[in-house]
Amino acid sequence: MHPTVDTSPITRDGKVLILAYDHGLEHGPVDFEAVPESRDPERVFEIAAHDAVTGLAVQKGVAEYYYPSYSDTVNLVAKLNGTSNLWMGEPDSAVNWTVEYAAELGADAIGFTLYGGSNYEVEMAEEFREAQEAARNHDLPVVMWSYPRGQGLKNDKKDDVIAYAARQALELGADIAKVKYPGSRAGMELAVEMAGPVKVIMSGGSKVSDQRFLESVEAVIDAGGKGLAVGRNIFQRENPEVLLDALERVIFEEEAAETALAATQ
Ligand code: FBP
Repeated sequence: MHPTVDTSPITRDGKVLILAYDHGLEHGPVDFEAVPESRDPERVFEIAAHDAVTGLAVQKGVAEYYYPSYSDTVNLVAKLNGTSNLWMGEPDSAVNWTVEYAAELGADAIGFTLYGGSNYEVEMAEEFREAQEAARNHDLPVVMWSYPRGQGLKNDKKDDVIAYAARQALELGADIAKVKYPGSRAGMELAVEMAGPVKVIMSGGSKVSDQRFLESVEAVIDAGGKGLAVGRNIFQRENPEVLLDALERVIFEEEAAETALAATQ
């Protein structure tokens, strides 16, 4: 790890559970249809106060409006770049706020997407450089949403692609690499190995059953991953706190998915 960067503002016992809530920008209101209460950022800030959650990732506007009322109960991951689903070009992401401004708002960490393999990878890596170095100056841990995608990539969840994504995070100076789940423990082990000291966490993905979700998180932890960043699998549930109770057991107590699920039913 970078000798001067302490990830503890958004970790618990070295583990991570970031609640991601930038979907209103990335996917649009469609993601809130299943559970209409999830449209209201206040509801999600309340969910983020659960003991299992080590940080809440939001875009600038949501942080400006809501974070001041929740700064005692929620750790803020300032998701610096993001693009709407209305954009139809090669994968790219606008930088919507600076590290300086995020620090002013009280951010505990920054989040940044890199689309390796996109025709815009070079520009995105240069923007990441600027954000990463500014984050170092503010002692803010850096979480990279490392998502290879673009014209040349047919399957962005193959083991070697995910391993490359994790390695890119190390090479470019992230502290935490958020990668898509490659579908197996072995795939995750490769990613963890490639990332060296960078903490590798799983990206939640679209909603699946409690059991399936917990089993993938268990595989990530068994593979040496440090947790996850999850959005839809939490806020698209009627009772997200129940799954968070189970996730707390799997991530922080390293319980098996089955046991954790049984204990929380
Ligand atoms: P999910 O757990 O809902 O997949 O959220 C994680 C996340 O990275 C969000 O931060 C982001 O809005 C979304 O996934 C982007 O997903 P994609 O670009 O793959 O559609």
